[in-house]
Amino acid sequence: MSHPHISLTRFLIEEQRAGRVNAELRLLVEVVARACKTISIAVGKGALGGVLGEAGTGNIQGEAQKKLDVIANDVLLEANAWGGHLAGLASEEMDHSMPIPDVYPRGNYLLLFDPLDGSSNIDVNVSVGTIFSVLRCPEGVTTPADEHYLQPGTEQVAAGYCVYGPQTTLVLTVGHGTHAFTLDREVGSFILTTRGMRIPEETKEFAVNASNQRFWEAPMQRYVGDLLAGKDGPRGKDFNMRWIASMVADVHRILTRGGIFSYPLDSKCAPKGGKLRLMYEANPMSLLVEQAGGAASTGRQRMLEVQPNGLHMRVPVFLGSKAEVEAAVSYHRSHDAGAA
Ligand code: AHM
Ligand code: MG
Repeated sequence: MSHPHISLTRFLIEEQRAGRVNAELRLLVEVVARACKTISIAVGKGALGGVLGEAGTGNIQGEAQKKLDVIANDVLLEANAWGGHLAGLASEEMDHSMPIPDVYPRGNYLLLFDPLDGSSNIDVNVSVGTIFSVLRCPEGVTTPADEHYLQPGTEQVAAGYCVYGPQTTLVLTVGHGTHAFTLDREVGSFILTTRGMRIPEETKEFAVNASNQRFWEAPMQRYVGDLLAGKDGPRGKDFNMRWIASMVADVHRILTRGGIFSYPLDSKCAPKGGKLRLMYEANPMSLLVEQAGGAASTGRQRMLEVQPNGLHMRVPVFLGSKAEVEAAVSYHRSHDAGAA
């Protein structure tokens, strides 16, 4: 199929003419996309660029940082500091949010990102990616602090991710559908390749780290048990399983051909509330998935309605094909009703 070469720039200008983005948000998305191109080049160099391996530092989450985690974080910070489109930034890799330095003008938006998701896959040449979320800086706030970012996902004005795989693909929503752009590496620009992605409502594919099975809660045990029982079980169909251990890559597959992604509560991550981060991972992915006709939940609540209690809050995650997310939620609902 040939594409009429609608670049990201043209797409955003047309969205602006249609009144769906303003000039400041358009600039913000362009700047993030440009940073993703730089990160894509660094990721693509691999061992030749000396970018693989540990950075020798840790982040706020107590996780060892890879060199590329640090490089990607620096690229995003530098790219977004001076444009005048942001009031502040927050990153999975930084303890606290950061207001835009005084030497630059401050804009009206807050940008949150996971600079390089799926770090454990960097050194083995498996897809990794950048995830981002955009909020409005609250009215009257000129120097935003952590508390100003604590808005539910419904308040996001844009969200997206860029997956660095065989192709570099940017998936974006500004609240009017979810659209995919593929990087034309020769030209250096993102070209619209799918307008209005739609996630099939039903699926036969699920994604979960099954090695955690013995740590899961009872409703998750029951849910996956029924999936594995296939045609002979209560679900009446055989399911396939995929787990890349890069949320961006797993979510990209689900946006493309359907499925359910889950990182449930387990007894190892329960004290922290879950494994994945609400503000940098769950919320942006949930907005993209909902905008593509899918659903996203913690298992007990619509993800986008969760009130964050901290910048680095963690949550259980179920997202993807609507009917399947509803099925997973129903196992939790009936378990909780029985327990009550
Ligand atoms: P990261 O942001 O530190 O890379 O962690 C998030 C990643 C997700 O991309 C992925 O879905 C999950 O962690 C993989 O977890 P596990 O290693 O338990 O399979
Ligand atoms: Mg991550």
